[in-house]
Parts: sequence; C-alpha cells; structure tokens
Amino acid sequence: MEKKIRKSASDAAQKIIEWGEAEGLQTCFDRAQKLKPCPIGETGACCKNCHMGPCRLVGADAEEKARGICGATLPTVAARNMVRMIAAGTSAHSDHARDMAFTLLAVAEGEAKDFQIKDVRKLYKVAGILGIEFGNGRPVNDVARDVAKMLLDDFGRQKGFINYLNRAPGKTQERWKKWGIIPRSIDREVVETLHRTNVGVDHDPDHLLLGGLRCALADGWAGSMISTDITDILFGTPKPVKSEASLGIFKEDEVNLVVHGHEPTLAETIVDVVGEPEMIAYAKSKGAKGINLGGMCCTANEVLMRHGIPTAGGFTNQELGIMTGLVDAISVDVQCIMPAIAEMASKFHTKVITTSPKAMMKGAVHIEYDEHKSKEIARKIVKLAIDNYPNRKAKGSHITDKFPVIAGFSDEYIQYMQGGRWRGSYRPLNDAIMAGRVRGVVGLAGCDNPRVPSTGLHRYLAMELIRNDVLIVSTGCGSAACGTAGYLTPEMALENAGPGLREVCEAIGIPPILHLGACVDNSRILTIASAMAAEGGLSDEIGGMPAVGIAPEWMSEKAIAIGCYFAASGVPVIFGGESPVGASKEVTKIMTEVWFERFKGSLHFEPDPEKILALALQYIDSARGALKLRKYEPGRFGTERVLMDMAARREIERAGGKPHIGI
Ligand code: NFS
Repeated sequence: MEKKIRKSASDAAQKIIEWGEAEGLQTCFDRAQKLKPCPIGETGACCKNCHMGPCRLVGADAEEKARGICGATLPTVAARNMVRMIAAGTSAHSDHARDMAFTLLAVAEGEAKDFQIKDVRKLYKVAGILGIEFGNGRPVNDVARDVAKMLLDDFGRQKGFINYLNRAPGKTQERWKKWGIIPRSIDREVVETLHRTNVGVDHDPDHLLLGGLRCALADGWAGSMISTDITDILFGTPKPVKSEASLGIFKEDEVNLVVHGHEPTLAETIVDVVGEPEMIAYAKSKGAKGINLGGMCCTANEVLMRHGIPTAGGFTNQELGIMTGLVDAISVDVQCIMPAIAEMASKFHTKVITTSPKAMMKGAVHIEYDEHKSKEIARKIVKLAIDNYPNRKAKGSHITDKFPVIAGFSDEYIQYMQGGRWRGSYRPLNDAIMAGRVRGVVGLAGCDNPRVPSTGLHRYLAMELIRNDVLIVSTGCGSAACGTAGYLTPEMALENAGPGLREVCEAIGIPPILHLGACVDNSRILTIASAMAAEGGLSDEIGGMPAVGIAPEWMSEKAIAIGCYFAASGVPVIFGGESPVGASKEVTKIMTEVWFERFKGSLHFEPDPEKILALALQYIDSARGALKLRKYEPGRFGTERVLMDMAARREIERAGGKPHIGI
C-alpha cells in the first residue's frame, strides 16, 4: 500500500487538504509536489540579469572554471542572486513602513479623521530617540508630525545615516562602520544594491554581499523598525491578549470575513467597523448571528497582537481557509497573498477583495484603500461580506478544532513584566541566562512552506528548544505555526519546557514562546537584544549573545533580508531548505565564516531539522563559553522529572513534529 505522506503538520490543515484531494481541488501542496525546483536556479547558479543568457554555471569545477557570456564567475552570479533577494525583501517591508509613516503624517495633520494617536507614551519614546521636543504642553499632533517627517527622511536621504543607527549598541555600530555598511537610507540602499547587480557592475562576491548587508540593515533598523514603532503609536503597543488559532476559527452561523496580507491600517478599521451596531444589525437582517473577523499571515498577527482577533494561520493556510466553504470574503492588501486564492474562491462563494493600489488580482473585486476615508472603505468591505453570506453553499470542509493562544508581547511589555512600570528591565532574564537556567534565546521566525510537511519544522524546533531550556521569541508565520499547534500558551512551560526555563517562565509570568508579532516586528528582537546588551552581564554588543535566529521553512525574499540584517547585527542565523547560493563554496564561506569573524553573525542553510537544532545549540553553548558563563547543564535547576513522556512524544510525531524533508 502506498504510504500517505502528510502535507501539513496541522491536523486541521491536513483534513482540509485530504478533503480537497477527494474533491479534485488543487492547492500549493499539490503544485509543490508536481513542480520540482530547477536544481540550477535553486542553488544560485543561474544568471538571468541580462539577455545574453540565462547563463547556467554548472559542471564539476564550476566554482573555478564556469563563466557566463560576460565572464561572470559562479561566486559572482550566486552573490548577485543573493543580494537581489535582499533588495526585494527590503523593499517590501520598507514600502509597508512608508505607508505607515504617511498615515502617521495624515493623522497628525488632521487629514485621516478615523485614526488617533493611541499610544502617546510610545510616541514620546520615539520622539526622545529622534531628539524631537515633546511634553511641556507641546501638542501631541505636532510631535507626531515631526516624528513622521523625520522617519520619512529615512527613505530618501542621500547622505548621512539612518535615524535609528544609535539604537544599536556602540560596538555593533563600530563593526558596521569598519566594514562600510552603515545604511544611508532605505531607497538609496535598495537602488544601489540593484545597480550593483546589473550586468557589468560589481563583480567581487564579498563586496556585493557587503552591499547586500548594508541594504539589509536598512530593512531591519529603518524600514521594519519604523513600521513597528508607527503601528504601536497609532494602534497601541501590544500587551498580552488571549485568542485562538486554527482553520477552525470560522463560524457556521456568522459572517466570516478574513483580513490577509501585511498592512495593519485597514484591518484596524475593519476591527472597529465589525463592532458597529448597524453592521451587526445588517448581518442579522441577512440571517447571520453576527460578524466573525479572522486573520491570515501578518495582517492577522497585527490584529491578533492588539485586539485578540483569531488567526486562521500562516501562508500555506490561505487556500485551505477558503476550502472550508465558510469564508464570505477575504480582504487582502500586500505580500504573501497567493494568486491561487482567486481561482480557489471561484469554486466557492468566497469574494476576494483587493485593497492596495499596488496589488491587484484577476477575479477579485477591487475596493481601493485610502487612509483619508478609512471607515467608509472598511464598511464597504464588511457589507460586501455580509451580502455574500446568503450565497454560502453547503460545500466545504468544516473544521472545529482550535487552540488557545496568548500573543501580544513587545519589548515594552517584556521589560514591564520584569520589574513593573518604573523598574522594568532585562535584569531577571540576563541573570537567568548567566546562571544557566535559560540556556539561550532563539528567534523562531519566517514562513511556513508546502515543500516540507508545512509548519512541522517550526513545531519540532519549538518543542525541542524549550525542552533544552531555550527561550523562544517568535514572529510571522513562525508564530502562526506555533499558535495552530497549541504551543502559544503558558501551559507549554509547565508541560514541556526544561526545568530551568520553566522556573523562569513561572517567576516572570511568561510563556516559553513569546509571540512578538508580524515579520516587521522582528525589529522588536533587535530592540530586545540591544536592551539585553545594555543591561550588562552578557555581551556588550548584539554579537556574542547566546542567541540564534532560525527560519526553518522560509520561502520569501523578505526572510532573506531579515536573516541578513540579523547576521550583520551579530546573530548567527540558520535557515531551512537548500541554500539559494549553495552552488558557490566561496559565497557560502563568506556568509558563514567571514561574516562571523567580522560581525559575530552568520547565515547558514541546513535542510535537516535535527542538524538545525544541533547547530543552534552549538552556537548558544559556544557563546556561553566565550562569555565565561556558567556551563549549561540539563536538569540542573528545578525538580527532576521526565520532560516528555512517550505519549507526548508520539503526539508530536503524529502531528508531524519529526518530519521527513521533501515530499
Ligand atoms: Ni514573513 Fe508575514 Fe508568512 Fe513568510 Fe509571508 S506572511 S512577512 S514572508 S509567509 S513569515
């Protein structure tokens, strides 16, 4: 009998996938099976930057001997491919940030009447960082206008450096200065990176990659950080909230509207509008009991973090959500929206609504968003979903299981939890790391991917890391993967964390996996790492901390930009899957060994999840050794107990926790 291979580690997702197979519906999982990656392009050996090619630099001694028609070597081609990904990823996060800055400006100038500054404290914090006058009777909107304008300078400045440079520890900045990678502004770095990869410009792989790091730093310390800060200012800095995660969040007797994509502004307004009595009455007039709002991907993370709106999951769940037959409308903005959803929606009653002037889709209804009339547009979208409710057909794979989730951790709240409003700090966490109660910290981030049993690598690593007393901070679809597995609860610490980590989680009152938000909120990790460096007792720069970044199922160019800004900031980063530059030994060496020497950070690609775990722990332990911290000893703290009994282990394996790679 043919062995059935799981396509998703989530039971809910797997059920829908199997239902879809029986119905003859094609999803990304089927396409991933049929469409094998081109082995030349997959490893970075294909150059199509001009039309003399595409040139494929292959062969046993390709590293030394292969040449493109212009004479480009394999390391040059691989490095160019890599930095193009960085530029594309940076442009995505940062263009999102640009819109946030324009929204803040519109609010400050009284032109976006549906929004107010919700978090004045955060506004003042940012104003303080930027050296903008605040308090003493200065109107809040004046401060907000100056903040917006100053942050907008980070996009087009020609000379100088980004505003937030000084938020990084001094030693980290010195490394950037030494290697010439302090970013001037976002647009300039993206343009220069693309220029350098044009035919006949920059040919030195190391130099190309340094340019890429400069661009990536503009993504992390400008684009993404700006987005996080302005979103907090406008909509509130997250505090822990309770919610749910699963494809089972949709309700049979209510209008189900999904917000999907990355930008929070319209979604925030939709959160307001679905609560309006007239809207609820309108939904009831169509036979529904109410309106149920859910999220997907990072727009979901934004409204989950601030309002506890449930999430249906990450990237690979989007078609599956429609296949429940319960989604009346899905409103999308930008990024990570599969073109496939329009086709899938056409087989159900679901309406797909595009809202960004930058992103349209055949088969979708376009209702263009404009922050100047946000509520009017949000009401149109909600009404469209309500009007579509009576068109629901019986067809669909209804799922009912769902998991509780605690989300909403920010740097500010984590500090608060470690000492209250006036004495918030990272002292308790730093002390716990120094003592070996907490072995280290891992940022578990990045996409979920249909080329592996989707979300399975996140689950496996999350479980194994906390068992090994490693505290996890998670973002993006990494968080969604943990949430839809039921891992984002404090009980996880009690049931599965190593004894030291469990003690610390109980003392501080945090779960062992902290959901920090969307992918742009990886910038929160930079802020936290800088604060931990300033707190003392560990490393005095980000580099050298017992900390690692892992993106086991990455697929987006944005993930590459994130991985590179962490590497340049001093964090060893491990990505899953085949290396997109694996064809070149030289480029691989630069990104691992050379970057580590210069920045104490690196970027590895490792398809085997057990090796990812081993490498992460090795980095953490060697950082502990270099810092002369107490040697980590498993089980030294807390009461001796069996960390995971056989039943728990079987449960994880059944859920795809120990996945086989490839399908
Ligand atoms: Ni990040 Fe968030 Fe998810 Fe990957 Fe896409 S939604 S921005 S890119 S797929 S984690």
